[in-house]
Amino acid sequence: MISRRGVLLAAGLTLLPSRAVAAPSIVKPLPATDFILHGTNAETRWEALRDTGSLTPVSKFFVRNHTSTPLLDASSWRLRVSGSGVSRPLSLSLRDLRALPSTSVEAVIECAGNGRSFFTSQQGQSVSGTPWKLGAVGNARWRGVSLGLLLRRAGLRSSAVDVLPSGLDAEYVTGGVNLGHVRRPLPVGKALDDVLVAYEMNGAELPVDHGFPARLVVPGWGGIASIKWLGSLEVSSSVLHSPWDTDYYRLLGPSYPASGTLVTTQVAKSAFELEWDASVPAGRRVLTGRSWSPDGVRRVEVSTDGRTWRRATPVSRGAWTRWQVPWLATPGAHVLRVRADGQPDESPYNTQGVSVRGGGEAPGHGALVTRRNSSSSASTEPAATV
Ligand SMILES: Nc1nc2c(c(=O)[nH]1)N[C@H]1C(S)=C(S)[C@@H](COP(=O)(O)O)O[C@H]1N2
Ligand SMILES: [Mo]
Repeated sequence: MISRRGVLLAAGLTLLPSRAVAAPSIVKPLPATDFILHGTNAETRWEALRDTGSLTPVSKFFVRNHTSTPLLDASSWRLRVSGSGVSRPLSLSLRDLRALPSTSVEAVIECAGNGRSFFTSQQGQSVSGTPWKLGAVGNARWRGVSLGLLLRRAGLRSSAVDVLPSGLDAEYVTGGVNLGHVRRPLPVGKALDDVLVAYEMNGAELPVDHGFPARLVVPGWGGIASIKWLGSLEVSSSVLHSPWDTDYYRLLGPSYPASGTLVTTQVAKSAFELEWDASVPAGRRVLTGRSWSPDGVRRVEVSTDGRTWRRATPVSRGAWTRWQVPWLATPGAHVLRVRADGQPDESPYNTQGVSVRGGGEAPGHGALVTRRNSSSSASTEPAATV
């Protein structure tokens, strides 16, 4: 009998030498068993989450970098809080930040473009941006200082309307235009609600790729709000803008106003912990997966025949819900589908391929249902291809 350790070792030996890939923009190792690379970004493979708990291990957490992970010097780093919306500007060292009362929150961070590739593969529409499948999402426990607490320490004025967090990574240049540091305004209302200036992820120091020494965590909002490598927070009594709210992460297209509609909160999504076009042995199987939504997840349903839906059983509830459902897999090709809380089949078209609830004109629509497209199995063993 082969021991579990033996199995792991054998797997490691066969997989590591040829498959560990480094994207120059990302510091942590990106083994092909865990990640799909898209330029400067790395997408988590859902099958790699099968044997993990509710929190996404840092080693498997997706990375979305506009440029490259900067290596910042923690001893000279400062977080500046200033602007017309505060009366006592702050300049905090990491030590200062760590000395303030801390809180921790379990929160999903999901790129607003997660699922974008399905606009093309399932809806036949062409969209711009990284062609993520469903792996531009992760769940972690973040510890840090409440943004509300920081703003109050800085003497937040009642006239303040917007906070503009800015990253210390390289300025973003696209199409020959320098758009400056990655930054996106956040309304004071949300800033005072549940936003964290985080310096810990899953109980350890924030990893460099995820924003060391500190990042924002904006629960429920598209990932762009959670600015990494935070250097400054401009608090203003007048409305602030950046290309990341005027040009990017807006719903644009025929059914939206000419200037588009701002993307803020995410919508319910679900995924199976399976590779795409997975082949599994025929027989009794247990399908596992996760569903998440800023509004919380109440009901998860799975379809294995394309027609009927059954309730999945929750395995754990947290910032996302893990679930399972038994399946008698017969040989042949199958399409597996999952939906949480009535996720619709289609997402309304927008040029940037953001799956959100419509900008007012399409109430109730928004999320993409996970499907596993059928394909024929090349295996001679009886197999179910999903
Ligand atoms: N400074 C900075 N912050 C950033 C980004 C970036 O490129 N630079 N990318 C944003 C986007 S689009 C997403 S989806 C999340 C991704 O967070 P992660 O890389 O920790 O998974 O970070 C956001 N914060
Ligand atoms: Mo993103």
